[in-house]
Amino acid sequence: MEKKVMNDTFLRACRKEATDYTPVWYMRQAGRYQPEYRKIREQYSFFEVNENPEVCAEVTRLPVEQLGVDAAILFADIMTPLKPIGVDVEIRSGVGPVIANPIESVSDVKRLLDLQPDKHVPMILEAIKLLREQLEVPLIGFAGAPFTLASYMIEGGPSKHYHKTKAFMYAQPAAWQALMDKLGEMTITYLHAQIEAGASAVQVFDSWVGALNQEDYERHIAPVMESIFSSLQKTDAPTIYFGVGAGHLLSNWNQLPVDVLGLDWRTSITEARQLGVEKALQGNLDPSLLLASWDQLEGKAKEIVDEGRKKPGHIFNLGHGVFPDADVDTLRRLTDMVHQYSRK
Ligand code: 1CP
Repeated sequence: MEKKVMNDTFLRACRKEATDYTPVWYMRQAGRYQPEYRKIREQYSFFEVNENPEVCAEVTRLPVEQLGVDAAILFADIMTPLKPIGVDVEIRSGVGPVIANPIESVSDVKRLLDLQPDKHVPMILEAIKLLREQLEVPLIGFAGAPFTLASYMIEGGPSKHYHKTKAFMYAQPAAWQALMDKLGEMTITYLHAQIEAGASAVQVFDSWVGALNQEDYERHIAPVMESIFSSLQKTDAPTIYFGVGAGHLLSNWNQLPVDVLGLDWRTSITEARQLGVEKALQGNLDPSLLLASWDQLEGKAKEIVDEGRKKPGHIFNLGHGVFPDADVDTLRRLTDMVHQYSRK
């Protein structure tokens, strides 16, 4: 078989090396907006896709082939490793993760098992190995961050205000600490296993941590994030940290031993740099623009590319995931445009 040439533009940008053009990938680039994905989901439940390495690899490859992006992201969910350690979770269409046995006390935390990747997520590791053979672009492995995972585990599903989660953090500090320790260890073990299986970079999704103020972040979250990223520094794989509505935490994030910060659309690349962030940056087109006119979408995307190109170390992405009503052709056109425009 012919040896595949690896497009390493994404990895170079993560390391703040010069690139010929701005690399592109999209959060939720595999998902409901793709007719092929919807068809596969008629046949398999979400976790059945995870349990079947060939299908999981197919869904992961689909956006690379359709959109021409510079990185693939493993098709799984932040809930994937929680199920085998004792969280009774299902993914409901149009809702997201729903958990039948929410965490209420320290004894619920103690009941969770330690993750053993070979035993608990062998099919995920198998899918990564397959993808490593099949892909010509780097594969991004990922995990949910402890706060964001805890929010689902405590609320029992998606939430708007995270009241129960924060009340748990304030009212039961020892149980909260035990939960952060448990999820921190799990994240470290899971991400190291993904890297060993062939993931070239890893992203930690802390989607909902912006619900905290800086003081609470520093006290209750920063230590566990510090331990996760310090451990990952021992590998060659670049690390990315992303959250939504978390611009007020950028100076805290900037102190973590992480390579790339993922921005949502509320904080521009220029603003992040003005705040003193010298790490590589990823983002940050408002995904709503995918549903606006092409001129509006193109104008804003070019602005982001221009800001990003001022220094090495920008990866073009959305500020959050692709919506189910986005259009495959628009995303393809956007990828091509960013590639061409950033080459000039
Ligand atoms: O291409 C890809 O990105 C697919 C892989 C992927 C990733 C990286 C999926 C598939 N989920 C995720 C991460 C994820 N899951 C996050 C972090 C990113 C983000 O903020 O969007 C979060 C918060 C979840 C939790 C989750 N799972 C939600 C959000 C619920 C909420 O609170 O609003 C949803 C809708 C899911 C289900 C899910 N996960 C992935 C897909 C394609 C879907 C939809 C499943 C379906 O109905 O078929």
